[in-house]
Amino acid sequence: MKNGLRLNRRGFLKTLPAAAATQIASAARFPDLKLWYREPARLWTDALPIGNGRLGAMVFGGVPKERLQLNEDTLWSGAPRDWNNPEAKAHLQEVRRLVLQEENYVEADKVCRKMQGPYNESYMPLGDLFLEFPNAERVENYRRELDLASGVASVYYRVGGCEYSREALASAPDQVIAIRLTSTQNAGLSFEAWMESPLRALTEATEGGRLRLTGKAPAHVDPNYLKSENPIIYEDAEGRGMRFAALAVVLAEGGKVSAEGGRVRVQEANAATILVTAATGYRGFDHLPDTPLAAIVQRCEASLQAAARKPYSKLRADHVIDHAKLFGRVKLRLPGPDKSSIPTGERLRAFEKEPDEQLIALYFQFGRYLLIASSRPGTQPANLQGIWNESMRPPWSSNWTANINVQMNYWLAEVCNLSECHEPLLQLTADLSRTGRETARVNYGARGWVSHHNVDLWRQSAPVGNFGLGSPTWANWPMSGPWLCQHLWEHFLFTGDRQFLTQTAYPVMRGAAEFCLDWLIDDGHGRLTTCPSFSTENTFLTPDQRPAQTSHGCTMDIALIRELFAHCIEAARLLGIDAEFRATLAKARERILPYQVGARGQLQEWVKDFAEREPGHRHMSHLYPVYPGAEITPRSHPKLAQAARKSLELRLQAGGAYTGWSRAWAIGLWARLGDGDQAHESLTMLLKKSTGPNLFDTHPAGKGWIFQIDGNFGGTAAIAEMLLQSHEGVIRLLPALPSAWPEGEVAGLRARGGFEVGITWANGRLVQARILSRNGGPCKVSYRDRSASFPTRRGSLHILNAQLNLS
Ligand code: FUC
Repeated sequence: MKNGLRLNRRGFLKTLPAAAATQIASAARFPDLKLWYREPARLWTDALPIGNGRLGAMVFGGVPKERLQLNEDTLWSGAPRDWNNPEAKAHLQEVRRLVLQEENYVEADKVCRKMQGPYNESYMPLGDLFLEFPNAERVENYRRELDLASGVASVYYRVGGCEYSREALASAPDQVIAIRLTSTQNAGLSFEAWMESPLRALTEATEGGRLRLTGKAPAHVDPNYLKSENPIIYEDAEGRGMRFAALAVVLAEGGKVSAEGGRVRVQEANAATILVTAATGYRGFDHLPDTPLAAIVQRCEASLQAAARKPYSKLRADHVIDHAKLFGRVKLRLPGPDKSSIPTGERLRAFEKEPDEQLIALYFQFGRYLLIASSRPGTQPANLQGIWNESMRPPWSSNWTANINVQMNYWLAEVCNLSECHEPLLQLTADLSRTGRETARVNYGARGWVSHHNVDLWRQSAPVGNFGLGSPTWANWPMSGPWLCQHLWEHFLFTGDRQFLTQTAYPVMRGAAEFCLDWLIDDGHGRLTTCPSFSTENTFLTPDQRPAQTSHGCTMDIALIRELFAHCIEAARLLGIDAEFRATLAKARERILPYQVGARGQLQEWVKDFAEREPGHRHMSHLYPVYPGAEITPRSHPKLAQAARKSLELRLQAGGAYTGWSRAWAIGLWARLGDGDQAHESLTMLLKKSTGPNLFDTHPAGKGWIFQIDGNFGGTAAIAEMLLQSHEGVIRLLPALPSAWPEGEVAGLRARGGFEVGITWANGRLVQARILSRNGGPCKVSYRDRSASFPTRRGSLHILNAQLNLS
């Protein structure tokens, strides 16, 4: 017997409750996972997020006035439309001539602008549910919290002799947001409830405790960064714009419920449950969102009635089980005192001065919580703000920005054991392979599919910028397809799901590779290059010191295409298909421009060793092959890895990584370069400089900051990367353990090849690793200079000691 489980001679364990297997070491010692505060949220960015992937709410926890700001993830402006630009094809030849023959990059920038199309549409807020409580002047013992483990946000307080509690959850099984209010005094609960919306909408309250919000979204909303006279355009009843509805029912226990002036009034109840649901007229990215309002309301009505048939306790229990099934898979314990009795905002402020490694553990789990809350199978992927947005013109339209942000949102999905939550991004990629086929054909006369840097609900695949307003370095960047395809392949590597590879991943990857084959051109010296090419968002200085963006063969393009081709070749080989296509890809891959090391010893970002206009730029695209790519590692390409390290140092020395997502990327890069202390230093910076009081990742904006979720997800992924890596065909244990974490334990992380891994360490060294094989393949593990290989069976558990011997 080991740890209470029966093992056979080779350490195999036959029937194992999968998720629990790697957590057998010391489950009881993992700290409490709550964000908590002594005061209600003042700002939207202080509120606490709940979500079921589709419905989201930001819970303010106010007394006397509560606000739940609501979202539904398909509520967007606009409708499908033609964004392709048939003129682009002619300009393409001109850009290539200017770059490759004349080296006139400044002029090439100008021509690129002519290849753009319209801006993408915007993610919309849905509305607010307000609750107002009388006699709430002398509030005592106030506490507001979000319990990551149960997915429940709560408020407790006392007024006089009466204690009040309020909790809110977003249930995936029941597709409602449920709010439960109680008071300890008989008939102690009175409040009014109503809904409002910043969109054009009608709100009503009717008998039976009913609230109803109905409206129609704008036909178009300009991005917030565009100066615009008329940024929000509504059309009339017959015109474009999707209809939407939110319904709520207030179920009071005892007391009296009435409706008046758009509000439901509850008087002297003992307790109450409020159920809220919402739906829109969205019918898929390629259909007009023209579902009639009656049908939308009917859909809401059906979920509301079904949920109302369950007592709250059952609704809650079903939610907690569903949430915990995902959330409970991974545990992390880091050293240091347990400071969970200190409010989270105070802990974050104290973090400026003294270490709080357990706050890092909480931050790690918060990233996992946010993905569960914003991305479930069948929903939209997590956008720039997950699913939470209160603004009609949210930052960057709260879209899917695909030159790093949306990908970073999913860097944690597989390794942090939330593979199901990856599905919406994989689906978005498959959708883009359809819209992007037309863009490839119309804009570039190419086969396959292409997508650029902004994606919306309608799967906008063409360059944005309104035919000239966008900087080419972001608007014209045509490489999001290959980057998104990395996610398809990774999903396969982690899960081993061959059906997914055959039916979804490979056809989409193949289409992206076809585009790249057509996009690659001879550089005039027998090498293949890309043109126009951009190192995303960065600007270089031409030899005569002029800023320019358009060139050819940027390191990032090379990295992405080399990777995509390698993955396609491997996928086709595994599936035993496409021999000829494989050979074509292999031949082209050989001819692609090589990586180069620049004069400063850095991994060169552009095909020429240009100087950057902003040496501390937040994007570090040329480091893609280190992370999230895997082509350059200190073992596979020591010189290039050294050069990548130099690039990272140069960026950071020049003030780089000043956004949360960029900082998160730096952590991941340090982890891949095996430098735990540098990774930890950046992690500390992420919490100090780029984290709000509710642990939301921040992005500088003007003099203040805005919320952007990518840094949360990237931060969580990078922490996992410090503890476990598996991108080199071997499970590497504690590859970047910082000296600040001499002891600790992680359980339930996933490794490529279908393994679930738990690790315990002490005195800065491995104590034990627990590896559960899900697919039964051979396993290779390494720790520092030791390694071990052993066969596994599906469901077998292998316990290794510090010397990597199986026990
Ligand atoms: C890219 C980044 C910005 C921001 C935006 C959403 O344009 O360069 O920093 O993250 O996406």
